[in-house]
Amino acid sequence: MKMYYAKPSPYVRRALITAHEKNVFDRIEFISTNPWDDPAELHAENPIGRLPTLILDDGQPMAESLVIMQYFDSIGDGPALGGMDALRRTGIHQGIIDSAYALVIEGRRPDEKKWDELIQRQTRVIERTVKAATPSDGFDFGDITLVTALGYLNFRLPGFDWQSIRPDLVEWMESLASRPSVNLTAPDAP
Ligand SMILES: N[C@@H](CCC(=O)N[C@@H](CS)C(=O)NCC(=O)O)C(=O)O
Repeated sequence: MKMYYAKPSPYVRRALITAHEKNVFDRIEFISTNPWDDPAELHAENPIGRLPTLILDDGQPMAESLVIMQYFDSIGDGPALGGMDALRRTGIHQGIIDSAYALVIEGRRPDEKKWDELIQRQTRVIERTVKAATPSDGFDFGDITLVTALGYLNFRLPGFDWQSIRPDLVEWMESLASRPSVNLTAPDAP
């Protein structure tokens, strides 16, 4: 299988963490892609044109990071990472990524075109959702999505002080920092 990807993407990252955890990473051929360039090759395979896009061995495209995570969970090694409660928590934690990504995209507009109400609204979503985040004792889809979300805040919105909202999550992040799947997929990793 092959994957259109970009290292800084949080959606890509959670799929790649899952690929490492399920021992399928080495079965993927990677195609580094900038979706904002509208690459014809990507559009020909996936009309949505977003990352991650996985192309299965039979040539079928698979879109949406959570779908790709579920696919890796189904074909890979070890216990399932995407049980119902993990999915429930994933859906909540994903809100941090979606709102942070919206803020990053909004940040690319010229100042006079920025929509302050949207920025404040998305910021409040992140604040509420960080406050409500629920890591588990293990490392399932909910945890993969949360570590990706907080890592993305650190990477793209370093001024966002989630650490003051949930100091306990700072320790939680530190406890995961040396985990290979987390470490190898960090957006600023070499
Ligand atoms: N819901 C999608 C979101 C994917 C997404 O928005 N990926 C970004 C990269 S971080 C992208 O490809 N953006 C280009 C675009 O929106 O055209 C998922 O979970 O895979």
